[in-house]
Amino acid sequence: MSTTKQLLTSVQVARFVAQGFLRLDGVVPQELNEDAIAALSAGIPAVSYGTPLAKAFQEDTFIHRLLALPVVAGALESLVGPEPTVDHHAVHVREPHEGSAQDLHGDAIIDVRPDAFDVQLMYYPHEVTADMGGTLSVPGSHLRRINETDIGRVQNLRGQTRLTCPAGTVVLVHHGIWHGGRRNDTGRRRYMYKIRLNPTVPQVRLWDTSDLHDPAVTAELNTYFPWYEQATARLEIHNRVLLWRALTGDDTFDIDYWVTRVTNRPALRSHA
Ligand SMILES: O=C(O)CCC(=O)C(=O)O
Repeated sequence: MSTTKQLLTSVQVARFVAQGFLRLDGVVPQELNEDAIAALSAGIPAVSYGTPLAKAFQEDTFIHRLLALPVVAGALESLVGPEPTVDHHAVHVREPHEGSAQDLHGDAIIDVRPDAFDVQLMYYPHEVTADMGGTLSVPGSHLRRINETDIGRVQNLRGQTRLTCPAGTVVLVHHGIWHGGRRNDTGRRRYMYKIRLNPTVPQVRLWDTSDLHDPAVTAELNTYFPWYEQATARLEIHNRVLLWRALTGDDTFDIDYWVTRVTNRPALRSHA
């Protein structure tokens, strides 16, 4: 197996900026999945906020081995850079027949950073079927600021996805994504391991930028989702353009002139 980190492409990063998540289906070997289930059942040690990722986990732990997989390490480095710190990590269990779902929520309080974001890695060590309480998430919700559970009264949104996946799937999400664990109607525990990483470098061109000017990049950034309002949806495109400008360092990038229009402030001319 290659040990070279597999960096993301510009098209994949643009998709992350538009959708708020990136799926890596079945990328974790079965042996590691089995070790992970045993470790998650036993409980994981706490890690203090701000611990450098490189120092947080012993080499023989499933977490170290998971994050060192070239496909996972490359995707994380593309999004948060080379030396992130740990914000927190947790085991999320949906208990068998527990009878209720979690409210829709974002994991942060209002977070107004327009040019930086944290990444949350969600790892599913076993297959998640439709009745097993897969994580529900709302594509394209991450840049619409909400205050944690204030969105909880919303039950369903057109275009929401309820995760089903093969064993060994990793989903990387922007910290602002609206999500919630669903009801588990099976007799099996559903495990998910989540770790949130904070960048320690500016998140500028950290991925493989060889396809930066591919028209597919703009097409990804211009994706609309079924739950968007007709007019307010433009704000989502506007916010994505701001984030893409920050990520690429290109202050001229725009889509349909949405940002150009609202930043047009001619300076007063001096009349000699
Ligand atoms: O259990 C899940 O599927 C999601 C849980 C989660 O991400 C949370 O509680 O923030």
